[in-house]
Amino acid sequence: PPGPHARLRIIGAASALGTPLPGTAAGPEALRATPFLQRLAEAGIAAEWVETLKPRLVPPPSAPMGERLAANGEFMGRLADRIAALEPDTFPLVIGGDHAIAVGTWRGIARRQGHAPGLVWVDAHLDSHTETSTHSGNIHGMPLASLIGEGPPALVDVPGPLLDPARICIIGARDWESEEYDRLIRLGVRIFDMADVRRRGFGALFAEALRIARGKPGEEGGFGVSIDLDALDPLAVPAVTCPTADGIAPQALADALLTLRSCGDFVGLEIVEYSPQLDTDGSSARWTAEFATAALGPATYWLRAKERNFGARNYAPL
Ligand code: NNH
Ligand code: MN
Ligand code: MN
Ligand code: MN
Repeated sequence: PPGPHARLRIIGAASALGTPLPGTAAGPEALRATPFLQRLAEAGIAAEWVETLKPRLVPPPSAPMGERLAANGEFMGRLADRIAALEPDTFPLVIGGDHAIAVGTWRGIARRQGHAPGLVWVDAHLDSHTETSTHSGNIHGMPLASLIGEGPPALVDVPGPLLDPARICIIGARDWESEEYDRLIRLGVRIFDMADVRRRGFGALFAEALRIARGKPGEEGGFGVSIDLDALDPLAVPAVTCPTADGIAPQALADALLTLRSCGDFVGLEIVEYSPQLDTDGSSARWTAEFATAALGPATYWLRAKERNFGARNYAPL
């Protein structure tokens, strides 16, 4: 596996197909217009923004489930194909888009390396409904279940190895429905909720999550990290589709992500649910840049963001 020091390739996934709110479709290009890439460059990360993929079919949120699932399946299939086609010596950073894009991201990464990675899923939610158990009807509430093979064919049949539930760990959960919780417990997915975060500290839990995602000694595929920005406390990171109170402190996540810099088996990063219309002061975009910089920078040094160049106001939409 390439590890985070391979050449960084950014793919935007400009989809809001998984939510009734349109905001996340503008997320990737809005971030690209901020000092995001300059921030990475200043920290020694040479990144290339390869492409921002857009959905071909955009049914209205009121369209029947089958139509919305088909549109998601078409887009996730193309996203997975694009990721699977990246040159071998590169590291993928996928920027959403709502969290339904995870279906494409992780099946594509699994196909690319011929083996599923373990996965650390940082989220206020469990995202493990199926089309029959969902309460809201929103497809961004389903991607994790479909990545382990439970869900509608439109999502489950995206090509690429399925993920192993024993190598998936959720951190930051605080809002779920019992059907998805029960499903994950039955399948053996580990769930660290916000009470666990407060009791044990985010850094310690993140280290344990990495052990779970790596699996038993000798297991293949490395591990990836999927960050739903609604995992963070909405007082600090408000620009998300589903703000959920009492979340993770963003500095605690950034500090934990620094440990990824020395991991040769880290195979992909995904950051989702950024909704630029809600980012009035730029602070949510700034934290997104800090998370990417923390996770992907060179292992040898940690350059602090200079407030002069990289304060929130530089990320604010004009
Ligand atoms: N569980 C809820 C649902 O299925 C919330 C999903 N919303 C998210 N997930 N933002 O991360 O609709
Ligand atoms: Mn999510
Ligand atoms: Mn969420
Ligand atoms: Mn618990």
